[in-house]
Amino acid sequence: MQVENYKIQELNEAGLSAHRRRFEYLASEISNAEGILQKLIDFQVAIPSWALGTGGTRFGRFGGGGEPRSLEEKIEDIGLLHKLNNSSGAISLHIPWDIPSNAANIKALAAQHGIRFDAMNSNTFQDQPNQKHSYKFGSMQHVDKAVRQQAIDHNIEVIKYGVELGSESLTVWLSDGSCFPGQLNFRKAFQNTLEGLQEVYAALPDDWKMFVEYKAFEPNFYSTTVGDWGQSFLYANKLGPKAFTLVDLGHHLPNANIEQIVALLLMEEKLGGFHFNDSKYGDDDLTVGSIKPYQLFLIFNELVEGMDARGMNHSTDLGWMIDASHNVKDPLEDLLQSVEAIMLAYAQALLVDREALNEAQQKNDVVRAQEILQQAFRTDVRPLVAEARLRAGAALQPLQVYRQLKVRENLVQERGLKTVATGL
Ligand code: PSV
Ligand code: MN
Repeated sequence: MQVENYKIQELNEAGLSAHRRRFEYLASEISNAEGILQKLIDFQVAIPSWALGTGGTRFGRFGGGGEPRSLEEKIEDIGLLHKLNNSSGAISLHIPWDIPSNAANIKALAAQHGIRFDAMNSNTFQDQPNQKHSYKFGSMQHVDKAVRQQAIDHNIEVIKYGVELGSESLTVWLSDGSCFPGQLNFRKAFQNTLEGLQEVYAALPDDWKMFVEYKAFEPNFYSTTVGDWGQSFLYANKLGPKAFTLVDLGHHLPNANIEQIVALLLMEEKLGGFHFNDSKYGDDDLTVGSIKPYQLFLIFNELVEGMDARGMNHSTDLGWMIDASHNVKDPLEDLLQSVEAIMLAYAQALLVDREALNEAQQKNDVVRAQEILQQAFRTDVRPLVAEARLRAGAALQPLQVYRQLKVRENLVQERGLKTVATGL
């Protein structure tokens, strides 16, 4: 389905005067509205190729219809999102779920939609049909060198696909670990994994980054070989300057202080990127900002502070990706909500009065410090984010326009009700 620009402009008209009123009021209340707007316009969040269809749990999956049947259709879906919000101009691919059959064509199609290729993801957590060795007992950690080699070769192949598409990073998430005490020699598992990652690292092009994603549990429930940020940091340090830690918000033990992790990784120049989602219990993969929006704001607060301290470019120096699953929502609506939540948290973090906060910290004025953060968090920045979209030619209200244009109904008509997208 194509959404014409003039249609978006037409639908924007209805809300324009109310928007202007709200935006002008907000702009008069804050300092540097123009600078913030430019940052919002530049900020892009990559959409995961594996999250464009309905997700499921191990109990079942309830498809919603009109799901993309190919990588081309996934790119078209992301093109739609990007047209509506101007903040989804990237895709993160999972291999082998989304092998580009013709990289040049895929690249050209993505370019038509203003989409670039963010991190490539390898998959050594599932066995593929015709695969020689099984990953049942791990991939890079495996006691058998042949299994480890297969996992290494796969990662190198993923880099090759990425090079063809213009990606510049590889995310390695390993499900390796153990389910029971005694199953694994932790030291040997670490060592094997490190050696495997070193071989993959050696195959990285000069301008590439490698992201080592950690996860506390699942599918292994006793130990995980890249289990937390400390372990990921250890691998990244041993690997070298092109290796970084990737933070997936759902991959921590309950109540972990993710914002502190982010601050320290930034300080050590080892933060590589994010997988955004939200959760109540574990790796729930819920819509970003749907459960803990204050935590999301606090994370962005550290990101802005830490990136500015290092003179980093907010939009390009870290990998910003969503990693979510949609069991009961239309995936595209869910993704619009997730991107919106990220933009709101980012905008609020840009509002924090850094000087005043620093002063309050120096004086141990705990109350004032909290007030400063909450002043930003409680500011309704929706008109600011909407204004950024408007200036970029996107929709004032992306979700509303999505529904007004009956996008899902159109996609069902085009693709059918029973289509199933690749992914989890
Ligand atoms: C694992 O839970 C994870 O977060 C990794 O990023 C995977 O690549 C992704 O989800 C999809 O399974
Ligand atoms: Mn992830």
